Amino acid sequence: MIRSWTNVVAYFIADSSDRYFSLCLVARTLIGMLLFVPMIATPAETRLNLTQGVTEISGKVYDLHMLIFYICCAIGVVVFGVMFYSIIRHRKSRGVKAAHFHESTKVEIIWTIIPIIILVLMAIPATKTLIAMEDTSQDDLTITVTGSQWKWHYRYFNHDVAFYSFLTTSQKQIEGSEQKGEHYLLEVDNPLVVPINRKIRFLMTSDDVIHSWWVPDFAVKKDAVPGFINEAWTKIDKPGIYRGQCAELCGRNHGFMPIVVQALPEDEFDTWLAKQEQMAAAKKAEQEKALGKTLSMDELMALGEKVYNDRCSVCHQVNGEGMANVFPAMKGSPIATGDLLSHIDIVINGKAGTAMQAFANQLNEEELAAVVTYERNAWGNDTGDAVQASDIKQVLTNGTLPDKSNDQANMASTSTPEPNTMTETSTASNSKAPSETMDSQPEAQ
Ligand code: HEC
Ligand SMILES: [Cu+2]
Repeated sequence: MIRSWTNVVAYFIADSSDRYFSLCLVARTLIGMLLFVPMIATPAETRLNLTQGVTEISGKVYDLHMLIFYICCAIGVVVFGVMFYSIIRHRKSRGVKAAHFHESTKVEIIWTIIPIIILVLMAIPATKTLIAMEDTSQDDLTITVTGSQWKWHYRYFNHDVAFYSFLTTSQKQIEGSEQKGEHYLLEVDNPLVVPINRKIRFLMTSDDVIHSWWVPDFAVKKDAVPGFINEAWTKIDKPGIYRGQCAELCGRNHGFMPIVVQALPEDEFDTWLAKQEQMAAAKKAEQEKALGKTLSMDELMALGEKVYNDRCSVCHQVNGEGMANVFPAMKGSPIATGDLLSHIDIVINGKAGTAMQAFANQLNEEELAAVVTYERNAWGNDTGDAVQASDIKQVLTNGTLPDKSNDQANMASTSTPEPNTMTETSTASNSKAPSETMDSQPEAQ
């Protein structure tokens, strides 16, 4: 029985008229399997095997992975065992003659049925785990995760807490002029803080292109797609700091939007959340106050430089020179040195279809005023314009600048200095209107 079986295998190998290739494949696979053994044995020290993670689901995913892996190994051993046996046993030098037969229905049926049974058996645990991963019901806490170029935003549902999370690895480390830190490219200013032992539901979406929120320790990897909301969940067993990355090519700085999650014991988390809510309320009150403040040019420039370097320089560069054909220069830009309203408009509303995003909800009025002032006066853009938080507020609410600067802004775009006409056109408009002015502008500059 064995004899005829192995004969068939030997026949097929010879028939492929590429014995050399088959042997190479066998050798490579065996070497590969040998190399894998120590890696499986010490999963903690090596990063080559899947992580076991810190959640029930990640444990299930790991077990599933190992189960399937062992099944594959067993199949490999059996198939290659039979193959080697037959190659050696029925070699030509021993005078063995190849059997000449074709289309054995019995063999065909057997080698169709056996793999089907194996696949079905593997699908049962896999489907169970998948279903468990998809079940986002009965959550204790919901967090909205929004990706954008190149940062993550987290909002705690039903709590007044929301923040952005940015990479903190220094530019020097990235350029290689400084020693790389321990968590190189895996460190952020504001980690996502979550409780352990509670079911956390994530709602994922994006403001621009497709990103993917991936934390291997939770076995969570979900695409954040603009215009869609995807769901995922986790329930963490151990407090700690867990790191992940954006797992979808999302543009130039795709590798610079890491994820850091800090899992706290439940009571510590509750304290943290309450404190964040308090801080958010205080910040709101402060912003209200800022609206009434008039900052000096120096104050605006100092704050503006900080905001610019933190938030705009990834694209427009610290020296304001941008990148040819990708990000326009701010130095000498027709918008940054031209009509003020158009300038504010592109910063608060962004420009659809380009990487220039709307900053109205990302920065407060004071920061917006400062960054616009900075762009209008740095790098030799000496327009002398100082923009105040109250000006931004006015543009945000009715699309116009307060009287004084309104005249100035409109003078640049219309030839009729009639105050009435001007107020009419601008009050009738919502925040979209300035874009129209802007689109028709550049040539005129
Ligand atoms: C992700 C990259 C990116 C970031 C971050 C970014 N911008 Fe832009 N910005 C662009 C792109 C791309 C354009 C060109 C849009 C177009 O095609 O008109 C642009 C255009 C502009 C313009 C118009 C310039 C001109 O001459 O056309 C201004 C002003 C501007 N950005 C200000 C800012 C400010 C202020 C910030 C920070 C608060 C910022 N940008 C952050 C990508 C970015
Ligand atoms: Cu991304």
